[in-house]
Amino acid sequence: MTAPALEIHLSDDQMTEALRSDARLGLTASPKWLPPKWFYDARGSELFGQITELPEYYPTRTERELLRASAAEIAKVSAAQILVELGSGSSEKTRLLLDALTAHGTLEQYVPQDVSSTALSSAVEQIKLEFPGLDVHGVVSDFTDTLHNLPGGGRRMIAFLGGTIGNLVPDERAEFLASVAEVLEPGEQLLLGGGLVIDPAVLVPAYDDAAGVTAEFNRNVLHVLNNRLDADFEPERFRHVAVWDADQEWIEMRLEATEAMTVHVRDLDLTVSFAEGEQMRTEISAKFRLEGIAKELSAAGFEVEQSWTDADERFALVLAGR
Ligand code: AVJ
Repeated sequence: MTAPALEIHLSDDQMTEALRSDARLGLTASPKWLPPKWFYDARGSELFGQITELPEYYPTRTERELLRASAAEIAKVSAAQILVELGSGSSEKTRLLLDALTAHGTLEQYVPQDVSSTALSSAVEQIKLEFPGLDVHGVVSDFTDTLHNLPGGGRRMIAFLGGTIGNLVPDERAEFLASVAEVLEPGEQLLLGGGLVIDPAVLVPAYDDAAGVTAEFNRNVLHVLNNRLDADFEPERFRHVAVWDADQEWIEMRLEATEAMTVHVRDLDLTVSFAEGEQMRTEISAKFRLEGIAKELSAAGFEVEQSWTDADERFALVLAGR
């Protein structure tokens, strides 16, 4: 029997349990907040896919071009046999790495990890078709929990692309990077993609597009609460807000109640009131400076080997070794 293509470390029941605890915590806090990982049910992943194609949303296409330019070099330096990708989503840009590592002749296994089982299973199926010789093994989990069950038996590179590292606050980031360093052996690498601090006039529209796709993506977390926890949010009564916090250097997405309302989260036996204009934080997306990334990486036990930025210095790809 062949190994299953998808390994579920986070079952549907566990996911509901985790959402229950996050929702209870975040909806009873002041100010209210929800963690960004709950955007990504099937519809949320689909909406994120649409975001990546918006004219205002530069990160995906910028990172793709950086990968295109650097993949051969990354393959040579890493000579990875196992590519682990955290928060792989559709694995769309990863093909560039898979191509380069295949051409280099070292790659044996690809282990994409994501919270979205729908996005992951279709990515796994497609990549299996495109790379017939490759052992592809998807893991459904939270990326912060994945490191304990990392595959072994070959030289590994962990890719964490897209700027998803920016969803973590600095303390969480430090802890996360240190635990990545801890699971890697000397000579293995982390490939990190991160958005850079740029002009808010470019940054903010990337998180508040004219077509309103990001607004719909943001409100999708309310649909997730309705579906999974039997809540009665009326998403259209919440306005999408994206603000640049210049001190923290992060974009904050919020949902603002357009009027006073009461929401029931039946599964939690919880009644939540919103005042008119009340804002609930749904995501932070931190942006970085190259020196800052290097500092954080070295504090975690990594050494930066090489980095790439685009001509407008909007995005960085950093290869760090243990
Ligand atoms: C998938 C977390 C990298 O922060 O840019 C896109 C998510 N949020 N538009 C990001 C997102 C709003 C995205 N990441």
